[in-house]
Amino acid sequence: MNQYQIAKDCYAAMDINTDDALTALKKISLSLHCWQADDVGGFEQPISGLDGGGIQVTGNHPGKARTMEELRLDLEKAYSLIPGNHRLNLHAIYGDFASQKVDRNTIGPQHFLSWMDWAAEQKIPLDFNGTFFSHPYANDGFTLSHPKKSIREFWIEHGRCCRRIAAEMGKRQNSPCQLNTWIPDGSKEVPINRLIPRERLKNSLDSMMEESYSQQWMRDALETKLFGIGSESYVVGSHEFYMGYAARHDVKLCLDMGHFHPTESIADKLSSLYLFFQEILLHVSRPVRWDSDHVVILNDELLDLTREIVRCGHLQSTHIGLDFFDATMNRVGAYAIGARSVLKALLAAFLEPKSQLKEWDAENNAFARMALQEQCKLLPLGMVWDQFCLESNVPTDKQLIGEVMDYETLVQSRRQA
Ligand code: RNT
Ligand code: ZN
Repeated sequence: MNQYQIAKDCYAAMDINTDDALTALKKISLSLHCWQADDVGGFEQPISGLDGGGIQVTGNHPGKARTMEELRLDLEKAYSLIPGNHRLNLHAIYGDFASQKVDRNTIGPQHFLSWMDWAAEQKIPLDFNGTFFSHPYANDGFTLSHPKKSIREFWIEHGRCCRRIAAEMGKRQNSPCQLNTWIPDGSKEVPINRLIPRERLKNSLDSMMEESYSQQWMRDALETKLFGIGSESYVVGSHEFYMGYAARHDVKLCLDMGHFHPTESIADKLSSLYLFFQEILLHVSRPVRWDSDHVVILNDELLDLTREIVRCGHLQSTHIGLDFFDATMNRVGAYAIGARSVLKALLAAFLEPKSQLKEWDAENNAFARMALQEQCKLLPLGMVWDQFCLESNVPTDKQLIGEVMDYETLVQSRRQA
């Protein structure tokens, strides 16, 4: 008997249908972040590199993508290692600027045409992000909430440009482009006035989002944060700030798994948010003691998250984006591990004995509910996962290491630093 049949029987004995789980998993579309391939570098002239943005990439593994062609090649390789059909999340600094200096307040859809063509060819819908960091006007730690009006206006204009670009992408690809806005604004030291910058941010967002676009083209999301490097004492765009703003303006919240207290459960927040928001955007990341953006692995936090989405029945209204950047290892391999881990966690969520668990839950039988979940932990999830990889024509976990190492030898290691 083949491995999948064995697994299928094990699950069937618990009233779980593995074929249905695989069908559900095939429909999942994750949004892969373009910035793992080059350590959030982008293609502005001169190349800005990550600085002054409250975030940090560590490591110097050779082979990072240096040009748009290399980045696309790496992405294509990454997609070939990830089962299913997925999206790409671009940052504004990744435009095709053709060696021209184009400042952030003048970018337009024309700078993303080659991306749109590439994406259409690859059948990969695009999502988008404004880049409010790695820029001289962000160096003192404030952008949309900056005390200087001219600097606020510069960033408001950048935000407007990004919304225009996102709308154009969505229109062309026939799938709404998710536009996420994250700003680094905050301070390392304790400020006296916490209110005024938040008031300025509120007003800036109002101006930035004045223009309304069809929901079929683009949808706004606002990303909350608790602290960052250099903004340990105060972050203007806190969770409470954006919860209030997003609820009132009927836009999406973006929850990044690294943007909360280390023991705070993001999974627990979802059921509350689903009651008040049409949609949620997630940045699946892995904080290690701080917002360190480690590569996502199949751990309890991730499993809690995917189980919660599935248990709530809110897969449709939850956009799952990835957000990590690790330069200490093969960057394409990092994409594969991160995305595959999220898919595995979703598979585990689909393979729960839902009706029995719900029954014990309703009866408040805490022991039986716990015992059944413990039993599930030892079911042959890996065999079902292998089947998914086989059916999707991508390497199994066992084959993955060799695939990535070959790519490193043949392609990435030939790139000069
Ligand atoms: C930063 C946010 C944000 C960035 C990207 C590059 O803390 O998580 O999403 O990681 O915009
Ligand atoms: Zn994020």
